[in-house]
Amino acid sequence: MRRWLSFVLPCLVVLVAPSATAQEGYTPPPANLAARAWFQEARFGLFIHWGAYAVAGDGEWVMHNKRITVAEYERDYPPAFNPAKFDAAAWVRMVKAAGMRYITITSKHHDGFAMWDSKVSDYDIVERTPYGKDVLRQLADECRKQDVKLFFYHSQLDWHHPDYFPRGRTGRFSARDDKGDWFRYLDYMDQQLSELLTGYGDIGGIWFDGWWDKPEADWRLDKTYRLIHRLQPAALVGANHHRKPFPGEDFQMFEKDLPGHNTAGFNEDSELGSLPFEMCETINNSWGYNKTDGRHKSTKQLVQLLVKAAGYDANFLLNVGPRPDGTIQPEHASRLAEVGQWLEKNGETIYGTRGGPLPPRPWGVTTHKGSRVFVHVLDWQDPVLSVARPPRPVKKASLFATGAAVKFTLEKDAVLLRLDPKALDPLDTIVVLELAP
Ligand code: H79
Repeated sequence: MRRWLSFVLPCLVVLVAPSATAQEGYTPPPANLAARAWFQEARFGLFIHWGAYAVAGDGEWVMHNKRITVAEYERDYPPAFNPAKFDAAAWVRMVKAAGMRYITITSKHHDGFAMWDSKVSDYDIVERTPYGKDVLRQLADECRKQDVKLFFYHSQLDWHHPDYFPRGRTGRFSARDDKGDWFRYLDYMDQQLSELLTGYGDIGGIWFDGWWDKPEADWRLDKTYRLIHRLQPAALVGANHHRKPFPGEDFQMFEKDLPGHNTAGFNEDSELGSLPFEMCETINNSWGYNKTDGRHKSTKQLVQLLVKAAGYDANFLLNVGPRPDGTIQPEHASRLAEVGQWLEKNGETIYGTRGGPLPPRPWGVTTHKGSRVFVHVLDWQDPVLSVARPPRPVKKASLFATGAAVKFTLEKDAVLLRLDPKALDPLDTIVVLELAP
């Protein structure tokens, strides 16, 4: 009997695996499919990690990492958070100039602090800070004016709420009482999501994070996903659980890695699904503002990440952590402007394209639109580059930058591109292949 149980129990655990409790049988309506298509064409967005934690300039995990209790955090963080220089119009202008088409901002991170005027909690920016204004409202209004879509990052994990119980793997230094009503917490989360989906106009989607804190819990995802899809059928649901998408999700995300890669260690279980992909990355190594993190990626690295993501058929969601005064650190703002200048010239090879048809290689990636294949040569020095043959005959090859013809030879299983080493662009040399229709 005991041996029988030890065999069956693990199977039962698999049976109640998370996907079984997500929104089974979900059929996305046309509005949602159209939103997915828009998303896939948009290719580039700004991720914003902003909350009371910005005050410390030590990242968004400061509460957990520095073992700060709820009482200390409440006392020291929100009361010191006064982003008087926050200018939503300027942020959205910066986003547009960077060539980004959407923003995903933290409505609530793991610290549980709401960046809008929540009605079901007073733990929010309006009621607990000297600033006292709803930043999500200002941003939503500006995004509508400037035609940028707004998504909300929402943490399912909560280090502050008493009903987030039993506790998960993190947030154990908060000194909360050892009791709480889990489903009451989920009700609270659904109420906050309802506020975000009913009070801020059309929302691009909800970007969940924190499920991994309690992978064994009943997250009641069916109810939450159903709620979102009922309130806004075109809002896209995505979740950073590092697994193959659960039913009810509309896109698949990859944290700090290209689809199918696992250099950051988050994505060992994330099998590739058929939904639109999005990869998120930081400019330095921090999500929330970190004043000592100076390891900023160069503009070249950022452009190449964007291009690689597109070559893997994924969007690129690039993060900034604004400072507590409401400004973006200049090292980040300048890089965004430079990526935007690159896109101004080369956006045609990124927006509205799909990854491939050739597989990504160490030298670079390909994107395509209609009968044109864009060969993005990111790392190559020699005069001849051999690439796999596209699915249809190549009629013509030219440099995207100048239109100058590129000599090529068709082999049985390869196309040899003759590249003038002097014409190579250190960021990205784009060769356009015209395919036969
Ligand atoms: O919002 C940003 C981060 O704050 C959040 N996701 C991005 C977008 C994030 N940070 N870390 N993680 C997500 C994954 C965390 C993994 C770990 Fe652990 C937490 C490693 C150790 C503690 C989870 C719990 C895995 C092992 C224990």
